[in-house]
Amino acid sequence: MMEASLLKLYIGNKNYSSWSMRPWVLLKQAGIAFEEVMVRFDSFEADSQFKRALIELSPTGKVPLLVDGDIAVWDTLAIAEYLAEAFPEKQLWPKDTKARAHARSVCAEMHSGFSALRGACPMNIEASLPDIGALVLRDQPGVGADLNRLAELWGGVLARHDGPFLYGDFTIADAYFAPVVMRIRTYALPVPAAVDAYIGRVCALPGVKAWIDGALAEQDFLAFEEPYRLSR
Ligand SMILES: N[C@@H](CCC(=O)N[C@@H](CS)C(=O)NCC(=O)O)C(=O)O
Repeated sequence: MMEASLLKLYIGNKNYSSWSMRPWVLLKQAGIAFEEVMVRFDSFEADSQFKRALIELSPTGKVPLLVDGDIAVWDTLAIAEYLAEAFPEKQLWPKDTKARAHARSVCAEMHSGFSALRGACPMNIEASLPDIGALVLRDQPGVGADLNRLAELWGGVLARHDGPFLYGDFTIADAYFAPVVMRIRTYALPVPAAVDAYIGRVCALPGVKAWIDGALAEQDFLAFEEPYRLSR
């Protein structure tokens, strides 16, 4: 019998790559074995090492990319759905149909929304930028609106389920918001107490801690990912 090949997840720099963080944390938390292939962000130009390595494997040349034997899955939502289908016993989406529909909706909302927050507060795990957070909130109303929406969304879902995570046990939705949790911490963005407690629980997850440790160990300052710092 042929042995199934190990899943391969291509990711970018852990300090900066918010999209990569989602499926990586999901796989770790679910206890699904995979091989991590880190493709350093030298730049996103067509002739960069990054692009040259990825364009052979994926039509978008972006991370994350999941390779399962001869199947390549790109784009985070598609990866999450593929994993949920491939590992039904892991219950990656909530079990309840209504909760599952809601979780899919919030992940889709995250996938295509929150652009003001994402643009003004890029993920940078090792950085501490509370002053920038305060300035951004003062000068960019869209960021405050995104933050309010997040607090409303998380607060509402947490109040409807028994916790500790959004839909009870850890699901794709928590992995989906993990990079936002990182941003809220880096930029010290204010959130209500219940949301702050949720953030603490997300940061304490072994899979999230392992990603943070990896990000801190990188020590790889990339100027093109740094709108606010001149050096580490
Ligand atoms: N919609 C994509 C976005 C992926 C994405 O933009 N990844 C960034 C790194 S976090 C990337 O690879 N950028 C390279 C580029 O823009 O060329 C997904 O969900 O996976």
